[in-house]
Amino acid sequence: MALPFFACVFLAGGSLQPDNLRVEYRANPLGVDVAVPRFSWIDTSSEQNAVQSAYRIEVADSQDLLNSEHPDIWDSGQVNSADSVGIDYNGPALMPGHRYFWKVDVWDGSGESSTSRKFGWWEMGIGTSGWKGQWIGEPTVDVPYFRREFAVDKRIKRARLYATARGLYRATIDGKRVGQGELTPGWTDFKYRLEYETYDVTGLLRRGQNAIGMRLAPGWFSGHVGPSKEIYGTKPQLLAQLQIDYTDGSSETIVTDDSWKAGSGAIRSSDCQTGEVYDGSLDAPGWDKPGFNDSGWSQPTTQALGNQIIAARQSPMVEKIDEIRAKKITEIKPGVFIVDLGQNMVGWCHLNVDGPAGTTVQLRHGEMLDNDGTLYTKNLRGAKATDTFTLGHSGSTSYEPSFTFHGFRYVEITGYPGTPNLNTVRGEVVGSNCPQTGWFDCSDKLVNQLQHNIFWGQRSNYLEVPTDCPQRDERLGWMGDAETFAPSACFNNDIDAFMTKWMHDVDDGQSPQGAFRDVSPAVVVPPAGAPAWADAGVIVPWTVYEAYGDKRMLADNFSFMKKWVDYVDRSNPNHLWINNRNNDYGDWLNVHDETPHELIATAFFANSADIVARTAAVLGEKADAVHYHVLAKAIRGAFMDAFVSPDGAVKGNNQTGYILPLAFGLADEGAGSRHSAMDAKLAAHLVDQIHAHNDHLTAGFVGVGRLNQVLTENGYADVAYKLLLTKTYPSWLYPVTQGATTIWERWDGWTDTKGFQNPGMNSFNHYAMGSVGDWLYQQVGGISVLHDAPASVARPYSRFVIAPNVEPGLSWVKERFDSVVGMVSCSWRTEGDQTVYDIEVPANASADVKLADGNGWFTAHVGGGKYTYTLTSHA
Ligand code: RAM
Repeated sequence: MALPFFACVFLAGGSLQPDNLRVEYRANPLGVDVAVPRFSWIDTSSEQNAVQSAYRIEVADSQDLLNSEHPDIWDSGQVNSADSVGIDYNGPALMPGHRYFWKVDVWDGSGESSTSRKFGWWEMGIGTSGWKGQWIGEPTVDVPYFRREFAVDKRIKRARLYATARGLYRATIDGKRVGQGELTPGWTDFKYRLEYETYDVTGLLRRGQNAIGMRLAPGWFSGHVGPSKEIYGTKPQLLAQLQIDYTDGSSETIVTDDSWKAGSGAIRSSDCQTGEVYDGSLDAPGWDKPGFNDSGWSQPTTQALGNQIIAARQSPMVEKIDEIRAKKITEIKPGVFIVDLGQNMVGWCHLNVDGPAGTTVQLRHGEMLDNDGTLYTKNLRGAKATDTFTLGHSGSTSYEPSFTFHGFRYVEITGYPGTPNLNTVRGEVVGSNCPQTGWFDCSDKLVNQLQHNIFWGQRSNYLEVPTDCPQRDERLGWMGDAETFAPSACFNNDIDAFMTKWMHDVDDGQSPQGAFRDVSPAVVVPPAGAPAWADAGVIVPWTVYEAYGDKRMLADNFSFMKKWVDYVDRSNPNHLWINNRNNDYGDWLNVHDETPHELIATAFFANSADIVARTAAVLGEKADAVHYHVLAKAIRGAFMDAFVSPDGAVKGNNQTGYILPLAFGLADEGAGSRHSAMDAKLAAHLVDQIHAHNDHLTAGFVGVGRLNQVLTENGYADVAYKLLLTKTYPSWLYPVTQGATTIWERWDGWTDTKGFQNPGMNSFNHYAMGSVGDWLYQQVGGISVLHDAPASVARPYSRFVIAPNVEPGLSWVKERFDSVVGMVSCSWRTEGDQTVYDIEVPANASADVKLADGNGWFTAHVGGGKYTYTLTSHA
């Protein structure tokens, strides 16, 4: 019976208005070094089916000129287009350090124009060529302090501080902290590229004498990275430039050079993995204020700039993004206290202490407790994760480290004067501040905890680069982990800018022959080019493009993507990827279900060639589109011949062996056209394989994130739900039942029968196995951006598919996704034999709605607006 009970909510009138104006991903960005910045906005409307028929962008030197309707820099004129994402600036060359103001007008479907008075601005950076100073350093000190005094005797119009480091820096002016960023400037492949930050310090300067103070630490440059240290150099160096413009038109530039003074202070040492040593008795009070007696300080060493690119930061800064209060404190031995924060997190502790001068408090960090209640640190391997704080004065004070971070839930406190309590430490959560864009909530508490763990896995490991884990002596940009998790990540947070930056690291590390690395930035793990890992160099740009419509992501990476596929192609002329697999990891951490490695490799080779073909088509590179399409087809053919029997049995009979040909469309014409007769056979075998394991997961990193997706796409949403809701090992919910607050590296990281897994590789905050998040969003909550869109679909990022799979086990789901064109939401709840769906589609967007209705389907293509459907649940 398929009588849809259908109700639309029509909203009151009002024309289209632009909102959320962004330039290069950000609202009003300071420091943009992109020669052709891009404009984006969202359209809002209270009307159903609102569309944008045209836009006009105006750019001016001042807000007044912008308001006067005579923009002096650029006027796009009225452009008949629905585009609202990533529109190129097309005016005269932009001046370094200059601020530009802009606004956009939009026209709706009936030709009515917007009335919004909103405007935005952006400020250009100084590029690589704008640096006038030198690198300065103080090699005799682990954490050098630098200072420079200067006089301001005129009225300041504006002042900017540009700063970067080979290492990490923190700046103050007259003792006041500059900016909110942590661990700046982060991590790039320092051999080729550095990023710098831009700060508006106008309000920090005053008439008279001023002082700038900067502290410097090894960070990723010369501190521990993975199991090594001093990868890029032995000692950190600092580069800074303070630009002061006066109201009389004159200006002054203070740069790092030998006029600065170098010394030391309370931070004695600091390292991302080891931790920090702070001795308040060695503090130099007033060192970053004018008038400090620096006669005992030395002249810094200097070094000319070198030929690395120094570009304005593109990704969001690492910042404090949350705060966790202590939940429990236990004295496990006299004077040894364990604090439980209740959440595995990344960052550090804020310590409150009251005691006599000279007291040293030590904080050790760990993810788990051992059986006897002591801190479990074996799985941190070489990472000491210890901060020590010595009080310089008697009395009450507080402390936070500056240049380290730890992955932890538990903190061991020793040396504390008196008895610590729940207010003694709190967790300061830090990570790349990518805005949250996804919310998923459902009727099952354990599934909600799984989603929570996925989200926390991401915020813990998206710290400057997407890492495998944040706690042990590893923390590397493992490509396989990044590739498999990227689709989930694109829902949880806006990672467009974050990945734009990381793809520079990926490309910088590509070998001259074309091999992407297994980790990026490229450190520690030679040789390059492992299947499924190196393929991230192709998969990640495509994933980001599909999620955000970021064509420049494709354009900037296209030559590198081609080079990678060409590299594999050259050494494997018969289209099976047999040669040059190097650190071939296979289906990493599968559970006794080892898929043949050449099968995995060839599947990824086909997929990468296919993505390059589709990328070429998007970019209008016709010859390349044909070339890689033909190549992809040949690889698919070779794959099917070599690994798949006519009855759909795949060599090895492993979960991942079935998942990959289904996910990559290897039996068909590629990922864009699925569901061939062979797919049905492959899927049936996959289901048999799953049942043979009593509905448990055996796939590893490579397969598991795609498993539920291919099941659902091939008519087995019920099996996917079963897998989701299985609570026994190995399953997504098993760690949840064991109290996990983040995703574990292994399903059996800890079990009540065996205790801890091998500490050599047992992270409790590893997002890779959380790659099922993508399926939760797409198929359970039901929202996805159109994937593998045919070329005829303009703006696929604004055409959503809303098709939740309602299955026994969940009675309601609420989901929201703050897309690049605005908020999309879908909620459903079952009521008796009916399901009620509430759907919201943003203005200037549309959705293909597909909902179960009795034994059939209700389908509709709808425009922006709110809709409620009540349908008969699937029989
Ligand atoms: C481990 C990492 C990572 C994985 C590689 C192959 O050391 O933690 O998760 O991708 O190995």
